[in-house]
Amino acid sequence: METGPNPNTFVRTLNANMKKSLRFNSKTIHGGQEPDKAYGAVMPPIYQTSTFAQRSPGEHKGYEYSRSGNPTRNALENALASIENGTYGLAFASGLAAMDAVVKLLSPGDEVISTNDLYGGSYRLFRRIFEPFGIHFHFVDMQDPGRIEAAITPKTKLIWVETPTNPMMNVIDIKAVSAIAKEHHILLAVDNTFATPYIQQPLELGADIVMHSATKYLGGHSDVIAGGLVVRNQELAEKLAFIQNASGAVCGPMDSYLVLRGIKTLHVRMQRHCENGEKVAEFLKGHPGIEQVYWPGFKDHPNHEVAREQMNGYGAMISFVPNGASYSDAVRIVEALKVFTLAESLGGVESLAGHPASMTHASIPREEREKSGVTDALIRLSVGIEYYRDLIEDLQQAFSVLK
Ligand code: P1T
Repeated sequence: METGPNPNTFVRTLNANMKKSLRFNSKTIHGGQEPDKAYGAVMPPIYQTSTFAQRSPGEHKGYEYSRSGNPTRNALENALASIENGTYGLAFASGLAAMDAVVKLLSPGDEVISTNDLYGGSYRLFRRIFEPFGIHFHFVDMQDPGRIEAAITPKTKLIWVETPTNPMMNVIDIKAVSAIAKEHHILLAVDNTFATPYIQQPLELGADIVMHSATKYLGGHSDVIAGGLVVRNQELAEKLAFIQNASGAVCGPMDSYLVLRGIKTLHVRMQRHCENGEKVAEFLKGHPGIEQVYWPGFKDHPNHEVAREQMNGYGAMISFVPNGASYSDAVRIVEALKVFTLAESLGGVESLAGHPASMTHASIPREEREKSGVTDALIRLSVGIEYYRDLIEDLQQAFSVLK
């Protein structure tokens, strides 16, 4: 039997808010969770099933088909809603699948204003998938929210903010953008992948939708691809749940379990990520061979004041440019790293290094990416939770390849 949005999903999600009063570090563990109904399992079983028995057509125990709803996925959706201080969570097969669902709220002719510096795959989704369907995207430097106002037309239906941005670590003032969005009745979505709700809670700052690549810090162990959305408004939740079911890019039960397990230690990992991030950023800033370091924790970062106001820590994502380095110099450095792994992705317990121009941002045309600062020599680090001295020594030895 084909299913539409299941109203039970929302009843279950609302139950998650019984634990609303808990503080963040407790919500990561308990938020929206209750012992499994069958045997009281403390962690939700991995309900690896496509379908659920019905006694009579439409008469079932709350689930009928795993694309429309699955108890393990639902436990994750409740956890997502809880940690983002939202009401409704939706889990997807990837971060891009979650974004795809948001853009499908729109119609041909609608316009979107997006951060100009963002994950290359997000840019590709907007430009290569949705633009041919008649949705128009304007990429704007949102460090000055006034530029957003200038790009609004009567057709603008969505503002898409990524903050901090990937990979330039610009910080966008969510409250200021939210005021503009509200004045013009435009939906505001924030990609909270880099910060996580440990550091920043966009719904509290006025966003309508929070999006995650749960592949990153929420999962935390580089072992799963998943995405999430969280909203407060029921009508919006129902529209997104309809798209989630109708388009079908749902998070599978095993993947839901892995993300849920990751979320339980989010606060502990993030605390260490932030400490290590600061140590590595300071090391890079003090290194004579490094020309530029991008990290919002520096007092001279152009958006430091906004970061200090809206973030509860500065994270562990850092980009930098070695002195006078070329494309091949940057490649030689990332090849020489031994503790940092050269790999796409971020947010796992292990430190990763990347070369955006050839990896994560290769899908953005060169002149576009260079406009936002993603030059050939830029290197991006996702600082993990190893002992920080090992990370600094690894960078030190890798820089010596340029001598
Ligand atoms: O990879 P996926 O789970 O589909 O998430 C896409 C995505 C969305 N938003 C941001 C800010 C992201 O960083 C990503 C994925 N980013 C990488 C794979 C990367 O290495 O930057």
